[in-house]
Amino acid sequence: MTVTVYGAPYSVYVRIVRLALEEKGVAYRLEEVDIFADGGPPERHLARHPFSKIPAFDHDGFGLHETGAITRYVDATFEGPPLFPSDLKSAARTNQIMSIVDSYAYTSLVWGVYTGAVADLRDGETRDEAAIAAAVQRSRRCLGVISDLRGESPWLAGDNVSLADLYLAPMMGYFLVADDGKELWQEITGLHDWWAAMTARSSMKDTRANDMVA
Ligand SMILES: N[C@@H](CCC(=O)N[C@@H](CS)C(=O)NCC(=O)O)C(=O)O
Repeated sequence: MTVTVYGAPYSVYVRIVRLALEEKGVAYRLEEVDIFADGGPPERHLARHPFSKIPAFDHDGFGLHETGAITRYVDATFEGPPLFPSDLKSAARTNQIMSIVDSYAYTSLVWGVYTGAVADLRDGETRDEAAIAAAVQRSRRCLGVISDLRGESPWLAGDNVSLADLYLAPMMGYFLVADDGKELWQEITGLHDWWAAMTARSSMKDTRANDMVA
């Protein structure tokens, strides 16, 4: 049985797939594909991912792209702790948070705050204050909504780690690099114990890339 993840350790979506595999205890190989390389990724990557993104995934010749499809497949196919709650309401919450992260948090926390306030400056760009302020505002909404949805649960969508947690955590790893992110985080007190528990997990430690805070 061979499982291959195609992508780069810096990618939050690649990290989500790796977290799912690590939490399930599935051995896998990471084959590096740098999507931002000059000239784009190698041509053969387009056969695996026609939209030229990462991750792509292969299990014994069965290829997949799209992180939601990959992680749900991993959860359903392999033994190990379930990454979806068994009760329907918590499962619906898991899907809801995955969708919030995909649709709103990724662009706000990672591209808006981290890239705008940290990565772009390293590339010689100047801060676009209006764009960063707007991204912080969107991030406040995302994190506030997720905190409210979590309520009193130990994890984001219930009593156990689920794909909801594995989706948000990689975005936080970049968001909290930025001073703007750290400042907003002081307000989001309902997620602080969650983040401490998340960053203590070996799956997070084993998949951390250079620039991530955790
Ligand atoms: N819908 C894709 C999104 C994956 C994605 O956006 N990956 C980023 C890296 S974290 C990427 O490949 N970006 C390259 C680009 O946008 O050109 C999924 O769920 O896997």
